[in-house]
Amino acid sequence: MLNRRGTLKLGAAGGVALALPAERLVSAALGNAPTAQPFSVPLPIPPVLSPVYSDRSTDYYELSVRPGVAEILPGVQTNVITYNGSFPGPTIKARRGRAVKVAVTNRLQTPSAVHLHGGIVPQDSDGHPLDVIQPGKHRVYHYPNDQRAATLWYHDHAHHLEAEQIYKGLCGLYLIEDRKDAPSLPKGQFDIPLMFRDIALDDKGQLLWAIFDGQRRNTVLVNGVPQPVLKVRRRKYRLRLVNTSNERMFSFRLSNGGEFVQVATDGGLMARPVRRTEISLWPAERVEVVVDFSKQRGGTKIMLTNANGGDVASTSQIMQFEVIDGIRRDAPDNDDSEVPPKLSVLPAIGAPVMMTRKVVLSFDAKNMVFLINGKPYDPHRIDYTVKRGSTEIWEVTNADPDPIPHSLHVHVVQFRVLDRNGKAVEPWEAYPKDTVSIPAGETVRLLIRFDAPYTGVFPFHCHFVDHSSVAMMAQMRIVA
Ligand SMILES: [Cu+2]
Repeated sequence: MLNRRGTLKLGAAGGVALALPAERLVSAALGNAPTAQPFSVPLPIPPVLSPVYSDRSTDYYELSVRPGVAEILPGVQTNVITYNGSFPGPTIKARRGRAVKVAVTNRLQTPSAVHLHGGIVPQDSDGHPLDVIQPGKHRVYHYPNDQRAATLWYHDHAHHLEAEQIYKGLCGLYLIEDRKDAPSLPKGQFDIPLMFRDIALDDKGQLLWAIFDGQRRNTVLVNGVPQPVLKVRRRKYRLRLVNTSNERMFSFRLSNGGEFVQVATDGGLMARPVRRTEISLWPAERVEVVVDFSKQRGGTKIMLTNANGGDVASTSQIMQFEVIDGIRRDAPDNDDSEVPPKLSVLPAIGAPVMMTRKVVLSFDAKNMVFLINGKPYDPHRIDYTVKRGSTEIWEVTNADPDPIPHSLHVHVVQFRVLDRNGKAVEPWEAYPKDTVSIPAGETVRLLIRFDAPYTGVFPFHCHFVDHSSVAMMAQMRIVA
């Protein structure tokens, strides 16, 4: 279907072939190929990984980091890098209080490190940028899962390589579940992960990679394919929205003006549900919502749109929900799920604040490098020494002019966002969070309790990974 001169030949009735310019390839392939109409490819669900072994306390998994191919566009084999051949990687389902050990083998030509984003894990399992798996080697990561149930994700974190390696496919979901947590929420086949990421494709349907290339990444994938459709019953669904993009910020809406009932944020359930009609989701953030399709008629099509996506369909019309008839025609499905008015009891704030720090994020345009507190990342330098068990306030400022956005992700904690430019934040971004958005010129204050039982060196960084892999990272040593 694709020829060497960078044009796409489309077989048309009567044997006429049309040649289109290369830059129109993606929209052409989506708009013209009979199997590639927008909202015709069913939403893929990443496979759930089975443990290779389980004992009384622990489930053991195996992952291999290796090159693979993905069918991002129908009929086109795109070279990617994968965990276990899957794009995105397989989902690991863990249970609170039950440990997971993952043996990872690196079959790439480059080093790789696995970071469990949002995980409370020992230092030697955190995937520090220098603590990598060399090509041909393997190591075992230990995840205690001694933390609240939450939608976490794992991804590459190798020094200077994470932006490219995440972009090309090295990410997957890691769900910690707790049967005691709001058991009435929709579950099983009605609990759906939606992993978003943007990519740029060349005229052969292959990934284009360049750092700071956000403008060109104009194909938005959901679970690995552009503009999929999810057929939904007339009932409630729990949707887990995960932004795995390097740099793209989404602002999601439902095309019928419908509501998202948000139940969870980065670190798990919130105290109470919050009704929203627009959800902003920056790189690495997670939001869990319940959407109720029970009042819709069979055949109704509702689009998940991105208000930040401009006029381009591939970045503004993200996916479609198509409502199918209930078991009884014209009647909603039986649905005993519900969103309880109280979701969770959040832990108390804890000890008095022992330290206040200022964290300044800025771009050095002359040297094309991103800085924290005026310095590029040095993996051998300790930026902060933090006492285990202590509580600190971090005042984080994006010192750059519009429109350079940054965020801050702190390893091994879930923090509270106290305020933004001096104003208290909305409940959905108050707690529990591990990544906070910081638009140009803004300042957020974080209350961080270092309550993990682990000591050692842990990074904190901007989670625009094109920034972090060009030095917008620093690290703290947690001491006993
Ligand atoms: Cu940044």
